[in-house]
Amino acid sequence: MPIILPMDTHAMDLPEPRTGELEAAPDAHSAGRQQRFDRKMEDDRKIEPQDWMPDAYRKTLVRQISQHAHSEIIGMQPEGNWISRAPSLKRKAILLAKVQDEGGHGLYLYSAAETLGVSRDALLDALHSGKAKYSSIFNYPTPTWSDVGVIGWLVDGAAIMNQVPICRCSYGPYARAMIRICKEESFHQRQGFESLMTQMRGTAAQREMVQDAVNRWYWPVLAMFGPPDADSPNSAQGMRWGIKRISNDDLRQKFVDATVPQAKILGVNLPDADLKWNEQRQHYDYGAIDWDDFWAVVNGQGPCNKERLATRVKAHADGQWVRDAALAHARKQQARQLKEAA
Ligand code: FAQ
Repeated sequence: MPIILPMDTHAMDLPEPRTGELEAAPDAHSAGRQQRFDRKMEDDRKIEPQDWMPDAYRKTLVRQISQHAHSEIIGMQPEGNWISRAPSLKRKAILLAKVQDEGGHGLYLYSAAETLGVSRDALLDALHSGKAKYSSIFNYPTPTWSDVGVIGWLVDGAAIMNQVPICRCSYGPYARAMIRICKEESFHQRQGFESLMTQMRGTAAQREMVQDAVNRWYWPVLAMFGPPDADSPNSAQGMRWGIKRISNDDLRQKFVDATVPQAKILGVNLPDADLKWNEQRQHYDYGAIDWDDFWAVVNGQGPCNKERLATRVKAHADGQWVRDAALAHARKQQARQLKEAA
């Protein structure tokens, strides 16, 4: 167990000697434990860190939660690019708060992943060495101020659609982290929409700038929900375990259905010639997604993959002195407490 120090040390954990990541749960073959786990799944009850769980369930959660954490942290960059150039003090304050929120989401999620027995260092090593995935959507550039509004409207909108069902995830720490995260994402989406609405009420050049950003982000956002259900290797088991509650395609459809009326209110066109209401299905039909492009981006070939990773690695290296200082302080506090207790 890590040594948790009192609150005045900002709960800085002193690292334990590493004994290997993801050790197999003891007694994994015990039929009784497996049955209790299965019963919890059937009754839709939560699994908590101290509960026994199958190793594959643990690994799936570490995979998804850590990818999610990495996405939040890398996701600070595209909008962070505009903090120094936001068009007014009000927009700058909103953007600063939003980007800080995304950093906070990443930290909650790393903490949730750590409850599964994996260390923060190992998770960060995987990100920094390029082994870990993070969301494809953060590998696109933000050349104009409208991109910031469109990220709020569409990217945060997609994130909420995907993440609200995760509030009911079977793993307690992940589900609870998602409740707060979703509340904040909801504010993010509204501020993006409101910023775009303001731009659409402006000049013709501003309206064109918004439309151009929508044209560039719309398809990558649809792909962000993940591959079609038929090509999604993790979905079936993720749904059986109650980690995933709604499939990639169903979430994508819900997102399209919710976005079309919002685009009408904004006065922008969604760049899909095949988008039309299907009376029989009671849903919008939409065009074909370019999955080759999606996989190229996931596999490191997107417009900004290299830049995003390099920025992240540099920020981590630049912050080493802060971590060293915090650890030195925590060690001193601990030594003082031990001396006082003796
Ligand atoms: N990008 O079998 P599936 C945000 C991978 S946070 C990259 O369907 P699964 C907030 C997938 O990992 C956005 N890779 O996988 C914000 C798997 O590879 P693996 C992040 C992707 O796990 C807003 C392979 O493809 N949100 O936006 C992507 O059942 C604004 C096969 O896929 C989350 O992480 C992708 N888009 O479903 C921040 C939510 N999609 O691991 C800043 C939690 C799929 O086998 C600014 N995660 N892959 O090697 C999830 O809900 C799921 O993990 C999915 C993927 C739906 C992302």
